Amino acid sequence: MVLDEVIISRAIIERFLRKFNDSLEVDVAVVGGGPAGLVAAYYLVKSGYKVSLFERKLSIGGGMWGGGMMFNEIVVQEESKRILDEFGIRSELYRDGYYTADAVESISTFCSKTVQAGVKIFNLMSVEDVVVREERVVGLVLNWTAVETAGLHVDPLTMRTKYVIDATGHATEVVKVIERKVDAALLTPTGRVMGERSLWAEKAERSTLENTKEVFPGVFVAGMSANASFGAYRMGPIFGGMLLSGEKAAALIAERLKQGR
Ligand code: 48F
Repeated sequence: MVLDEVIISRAIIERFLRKFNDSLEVDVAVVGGGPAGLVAAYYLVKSGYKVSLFERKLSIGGGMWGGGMMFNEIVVQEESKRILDEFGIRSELYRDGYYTADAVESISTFCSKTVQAGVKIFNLMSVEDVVVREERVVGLVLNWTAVETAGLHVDPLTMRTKYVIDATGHATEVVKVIERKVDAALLTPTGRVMGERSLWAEKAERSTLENTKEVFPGVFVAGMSANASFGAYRMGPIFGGMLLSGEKAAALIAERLKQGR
Protein backbone atom coordinates (compact mmCIF):
# COMPACT_ATOMS: atom_id res chain seq x y z
CA MET A 1 0.00 0.00 0.00
CA VAL A 2 1.28 3.46 -0.93
CA LEU A 3 0.47 6.11 1.66
CA ASP A 4 -1.54 9.04 0.32
CA GLU A 5 -1.07 12.30 2.21
CA VAL A 6 -4.48 13.61 1.17
CA ILE A 7 -6.21 10.54 2.57
CA ILE A 8 -4.39 11.15 5.85
CA SER A 9 -5.64 14.75 5.84
CA ARG A 10 -9.21 13.75 4.98
CA ALA A 11 -9.21 11.11 7.70
CA ILE A 12 -8.26 13.67 10.35
CA ILE A 13 -10.67 16.32 9.12
CA GLU A 14 -13.66 13.98 8.76
CA ARG A 15 -13.11 12.17 12.05
CA PHE A 16 -12.59 15.44 13.93
CA LEU A 17 -15.69 17.02 12.42
CA ARG A 18 -17.76 13.95 13.26
CA LYS A 19 -16.60 14.17 16.88
CA PHE A 20 -17.07 17.94 17.17
CA ASN A 21 -20.43 17.94 15.42
CA ASP A 22 -21.67 15.23 17.76
CA SER A 23 -20.53 17.27 20.76
CA LEU A 24 -22.44 20.46 20.05
CA GLU A 25 -25.54 19.32 21.97
CA VAL A 26 -24.84 17.50 25.21
CA ASP A 27 -26.10 16.90 28.71
CA VAL A 28 -23.03 18.37 30.39
CA ALA A 29 -20.19 20.56 29.14
CA VAL A 30 -17.12 20.66 31.33
CA VAL A 31 -14.82 23.66 31.04
CA GLY A 32 -11.26 22.84 32.08
CA GLY A 33 -9.39 19.56 31.93
CA GLY A 34 -7.68 19.62 35.32
CA PRO A 35 -8.27 16.90 37.92
CA ALA A 36 -11.69 18.22 39.02
CA GLY A 37 -13.06 18.54 35.48
CA LEU A 38 -11.78 15.16 34.36
CA VAL A 39 -13.17 13.32 37.38
CA ALA A 40 -16.55 15.05 37.03
CA ALA A 41 -16.72 14.23 33.31
CA TYR A 42 -15.77 10.59 33.95
CA TYR A 43 -18.48 9.97 36.54
CA LEU A 44 -21.15 11.69 34.44
CA VAL A 45 -20.38 9.67 31.34
CA LYS A 46 -20.29 6.51 33.46
CA SER A 47 -23.82 7.42 34.63
CA GLY A 48 -24.93 7.42 31.01
CA TYR A 49 -24.85 11.14 30.18
CA LYS A 50 -23.37 12.78 27.13
CA VAL A 51 -20.38 14.91 28.08
CA SER A 52 -17.95 17.22 26.25
CA LEU A 53 -14.90 18.74 27.87
CA PHE A 54 -13.14 21.86 26.57
CA GLU A 55 -9.55 22.62 27.53
CA ARG A 56 -7.67 25.74 26.54
CA LYS A 57 -4.20 24.21 26.55
CA LEU A 58 -2.51 21.64 24.33
CA SER A 59 -2.15 19.24 27.23
CA ILE A 60 -4.97 18.04 29.40
CA GLY A 61 -4.31 17.98 33.13
CA GLY A 62 -4.23 21.53 34.46
CA GLY A 63 -2.11 21.95 37.55
CA MET A 64 -1.54 18.29 38.30
CA TRP A 65 1.48 17.58 36.10
CA GLY A 66 3.83 19.62 38.22
CA GLY A 67 2.88 18.24 41.67
CA GLY A 68 4.12 20.88 44.12
CA MET A 69 6.67 23.38 42.83
CA MET A 70 7.51 21.04 39.93
CA PHE A 71 8.23 18.08 42.25
CA ASN A 72 5.97 15.77 40.27
CA GLU A 73 4.38 13.85 43.13
CA ILE A 74 0.92 14.59 44.50
CA VAL A 75 -0.58 14.03 47.94
CA VAL A 76 -4.10 12.79 48.56
CA GLN A 77 -5.75 12.14 51.88
CA GLU A 78 -7.50 9.00 53.11
CA GLU A 79 -11.04 9.98 52.01
CA SER A 80 -10.10 10.38 48.38
CA LYS A 81 -7.67 7.50 47.91
CA ARG A 82 -10.59 5.34 46.78
CA ILE A 83 -10.90 7.53 43.65
CA LEU A 84 -7.26 6.86 42.73
CA ASP A 85 -7.97 3.15 43.29
CA GLU A 86 -11.05 3.28 41.08
CA PHE A 87 -9.03 4.73 38.22
CA GLY A 88 -6.25 2.19 38.80
CA ILE A 89 -3.70 4.84 39.87
CA ARG A 90 -1.04 3.47 42.18
CA SER A 91 -0.50 5.29 45.47
CA GLU A 92 1.78 4.78 48.43
CA LEU A 93 1.10 5.39 52.11
CA TYR A 94 3.40 8.14 53.33
CA ARG A 95 2.11 8.30 56.89
CA ASP A 96 -1.27 8.04 58.60
CA GLY A 97 -3.91 9.38 56.23
CA TYR A 98 -1.46 10.80 53.66
CA TYR A 99 -0.83 9.02 50.38
CA THR A 100 1.43 10.02 47.50
CA ALA A 101 1.08 9.22 43.82
CA ASP A 102 3.17 9.98 40.77
CA ALA A 103 1.73 13.16 39.23
CA VAL A 104 2.33 12.00 35.67
CA GLU A 105 0.73 8.60 36.22
CA SER A 106 -2.19 10.26 37.98
CA ILE A 107 -3.13 12.84 35.40
CA SER A 108 -2.41 10.73 32.35
CA THR A 109 -4.59 7.97 33.79
CA PHE A 110 -7.42 10.34 34.65
CA CYS A 111 -7.25 11.62 31.10
CA SER A 112 -7.04 8.26 29.38
CA LYS A 113 -9.82 6.63 31.45
CA THR A 114 -12.07 9.64 30.89
CA VAL A 115 -11.67 9.53 27.11
CA GLN A 116 -12.05 5.76 27.02
CA ALA A 117 -15.25 6.02 29.08
CA GLY A 118 -16.72 8.18 26.30
CA VAL A 119 -16.09 11.83 27.17
CA LYS A 120 -15.22 13.84 24.07
CA ILE A 121 -12.30 16.08 24.94
CA PHE A 122 -11.38 19.13 22.87
CA ASN A 123 -8.00 20.57 23.68
CA LEU A 124 -6.77 23.88 22.29
CA MET A 125 -10.30 25.29 22.61
CA SER A 126 -11.24 28.09 24.98
CA VAL A 127 -14.65 28.92 26.34
CA GLU A 128 -14.93 32.65 25.92
CA ASP A 129 -18.59 33.31 26.67
CA VAL A 130 -21.92 31.76 27.68
CA VAL A 131 -25.38 31.64 26.12
CA VAL A 132 -28.11 32.63 28.58
CA ARG A 133 -31.85 32.19 28.10
CA GLU A 134 -34.39 33.10 30.79
CA GLU A 135 -31.66 33.57 33.39
CA ARG A 136 -30.13 30.13 32.85
CA VAL A 137 -26.93 29.19 31.05
CA VAL A 138 -27.88 26.95 28.15
CA GLY A 139 -24.73 27.00 26.05
CA LEU A 140 -21.07 27.89 25.67
CA VAL A 141 -19.23 30.03 23.17
CA LEU A 142 -16.05 28.41 21.86
CA ASN A 143 -13.03 29.57 20.00
CA TRP A 144 -9.58 28.20 19.22
CA THR A 145 -7.03 29.16 21.85
CA ALA A 146 -4.74 30.18 19.00
CA VAL A 147 -7.29 32.79 17.91
CA GLU A 148 -7.49 34.08 21.47
CA THR A 149 -3.70 34.11 21.91
CA ALA A 150 -3.06 35.89 18.62
CA GLY A 151 -5.86 38.36 19.30
CA LEU A 152 -7.38 37.62 15.89
CA HIS A 153 -10.76 39.05 15.04
CA VAL A 154 -12.52 35.74 14.37
CA ASP A 155 -16.04 35.02 15.56
CA PRO A 156 -16.61 31.97 17.74
CA LEU A 157 -18.95 28.97 17.44
CA THR A 158 -21.58 27.89 19.93
CA MET A 159 -22.71 24.67 21.60
CA ARG A 160 -25.82 23.81 23.64
CA THR A 161 -25.81 22.00 26.99
CA LYS A 162 -28.18 21.25 29.85
CA TYR A 163 -25.48 21.87 32.46
CA VAL A 164 -22.03 23.46 32.58
CA ILE A 165 -19.28 22.67 35.05
CA ASP A 166 -16.80 25.49 35.56
CA ALA A 167 -13.64 23.53 36.42
CA THR A 168 -11.28 26.26 35.29
CA GLY A 169 -9.28 26.28 38.54
CA HIS A 170 -7.99 29.50 40.05
CA ALA A 171 -9.20 31.46 37.01
CA THR A 172 -12.94 30.77 37.56
CA GLU A 173 -13.44 31.87 33.99
CA VAL A 174 -17.01 30.88 33.21
CA VAL A 175 -18.34 32.33 36.45
CA LYS A 176 -16.43 35.56 35.84
CA VAL A 177 -17.97 35.87 32.38
CA ILE A 178 -21.43 35.45 33.90
CA GLU A 179 -20.65 38.04 36.58
CA ARG A 180 -19.44 40.48 33.95
CA LYS A 181 -22.04 39.99 31.26
CA VAL A 182 -25.26 38.70 32.77
CA ASP A 183 -27.64 41.01 34.50
CA ALA A 184 -28.41 38.68 37.42
CA ALA A 185 -26.73 37.79 40.70
CA LEU A 186 -24.64 34.66 41.20
CA LEU A 187 -25.76 32.16 43.85
CA THR A 188 -22.90 33.20 46.16
CA PRO A 189 -23.56 35.06 49.43
CA THR A 190 -22.57 38.37 47.81
CA GLY A 191 -24.05 37.61 44.40
CA ARG A 192 -20.57 38.09 42.94
CA VAL A 193 -17.33 36.10 42.52
CA MET A 194 -15.89 36.25 46.02
CA GLY A 195 -12.27 35.42 45.08
CA GLU A 196 -9.88 32.90 46.55
CA ARG A 197 -8.09 33.43 49.84
CA SER A 198 -4.55 32.49 50.89
CA LEU A 199 -3.32 28.94 51.45
CA TRP A 200 -4.79 26.77 54.24
CA ALA A 201 -4.88 23.11 53.24
CA GLU A 202 -7.15 21.80 56.01
CA LYS A 203 -9.88 24.41 55.61
CA ALA A 204 -9.59 24.58 51.84
CA GLU A 205 -9.96 20.85 51.30
CA ARG A 206 -13.16 20.79 53.34
CA SER A 207 -14.60 23.91 51.78
CA THR A 208 -13.87 22.71 48.26
CA LEU A 209 -16.46 20.05 48.78
CA GLU A 210 -18.96 22.37 50.45
CA ASN A 211 -18.54 24.93 47.66
CA THR A 212 -19.08 22.38 44.92
CA LYS A 213 -22.57 23.45 43.96
CA GLU A 214 -24.65 25.46 41.58
CA VAL A 215 -23.29 28.99 41.22
CA PHE A 216 -25.77 30.21 38.60
CA PRO A 217 -28.78 28.38 37.12
CA GLY A 218 -27.30 25.65 34.93
CA VAL A 219 -23.70 26.15 36.09
CA PHE A 220 -21.89 24.17 38.80
CA VAL A 221 -18.41 24.91 40.09
CA ALA A 222 -15.89 22.15 40.85
CA GLY A 223 -12.32 22.09 42.12
CA MET A 224 -10.42 25.28 42.82
CA SER A 225 -13.03 27.23 40.92
CA ALA A 226 -15.54 26.34 43.66
CA ASN A 227 -13.36 27.91 46.35
CA ALA A 228 -12.52 30.92 44.20
CA SER A 229 -16.22 31.52 43.51
CA PHE A 230 -17.27 31.29 47.14
CA GLY A 231 -14.33 33.12 48.73
CA ALA A 232 -12.52 30.17 50.34
CA TYR A 233 -8.87 29.27 50.86
CA ARG A 234 -6.56 27.62 48.34
CA MET A 235 -5.05 24.28 49.31
CA GLY A 236 -1.75 23.88 47.50
CA PRO A 237 -0.56 20.54 46.13
CA ILE A 238 -2.99 18.25 47.93
CA PHE A 239 -5.41 16.93 45.35
CA GLY A 240 -7.99 14.87 47.25
CA GLY A 241 -10.44 17.75 47.38
CA MET A 242 -10.23 18.18 43.60
CA LEU A 243 -11.16 14.54 43.05
CA LEU A 244 -13.97 14.53 45.60
CA SER A 245 -15.29 17.80 44.18
CA GLY A 246 -15.40 16.36 40.65
CA GLU A 247 -17.26 13.34 41.97
CA LYS A 248 -19.73 15.53 43.89
CA ALA A 249 -20.42 17.85 40.95
CA ALA A 250 -21.15 14.79 38.81
CA ALA A 251 -23.52 13.34 41.42
CA LEU A 252 -25.42 16.62 41.87
CA ILE A 253 -25.89 17.10 38.13
CA ALA A 254 -26.80 13.45 37.55
CA GLU A 255 -29.51 13.82 40.19
CA ARG A 256 -30.95 16.88 38.40
CA LEU A 257 -30.82 15.20 35.01
CA LYS A 258 -32.52 12.13 36.42
CA GLN A 259 -35.35 14.37 37.60
CA GLY A 260 -35.52 15.84 34.10
CA ARG A 261 -34.48 19.30 35.39
O1 48F B 1 -6.11 24.48 37.32
P1 48F B 1 -6.70 23.14 37.17
O2 48F B 1 -5.85 21.96 37.43
O3 48F B 1 -8.05 23.13 38.06
P2 48F B 1 -8.62 22.09 39.15
O4 48F B 1 -9.08 20.85 38.49
O5 48F B 1 -7.36 21.71 40.02
C1 48F B 1 -6.63 22.67 40.73
C2 48F B 1 -5.24 22.11 40.99
O6 48F B 1 -4.57 21.84 39.78
C3 48F B 1 -4.35 23.03 41.81
C4 48F B 1 -4.84 23.26 43.20
C5 48F B 1 -5.29 22.16 44.07
O7 48F B 1 -4.48 21.13 44.18
O8 48F B 1 -4.89 24.37 43.65
O9 48F B 1 -4.23 24.29 41.16
O10 48F B 1 -9.57 22.87 39.97
O11 48F B 1 -7.30 22.99 35.69
C6 48F B 1 -8.08 24.01 35.12
C7 48F B 1 -7.99 23.89 33.63
O12 48F B 1 -8.93 24.76 33.05
C8 48F B 1 -8.38 25.27 31.83
C9 48F B 1 -6.91 25.50 32.19
O13 48F B 1 -6.11 25.56 31.02
C10 48F B 1 -6.61 24.30 33.07
O14 48F B 1 -6.07 23.22 32.34
N1 48F B 1 -9.13 26.51 31.51
C11 48F B 1 -9.14 27.66 32.20
N2 48F B 1 -9.97 28.54 31.61
C12 48F B 1 -10.46 27.93 30.50
C13 48F B 1 -9.93 26.63 30.43
C14 48F B 1 -11.36 28.33 29.45
N3 48F B 1 -11.92 29.54 29.44
N4 48F B 1 -11.64 27.45 28.46
C15 48F B 1 -11.09 26.21 28.46
N5 48F B 1 -10.22 25.79 29.43
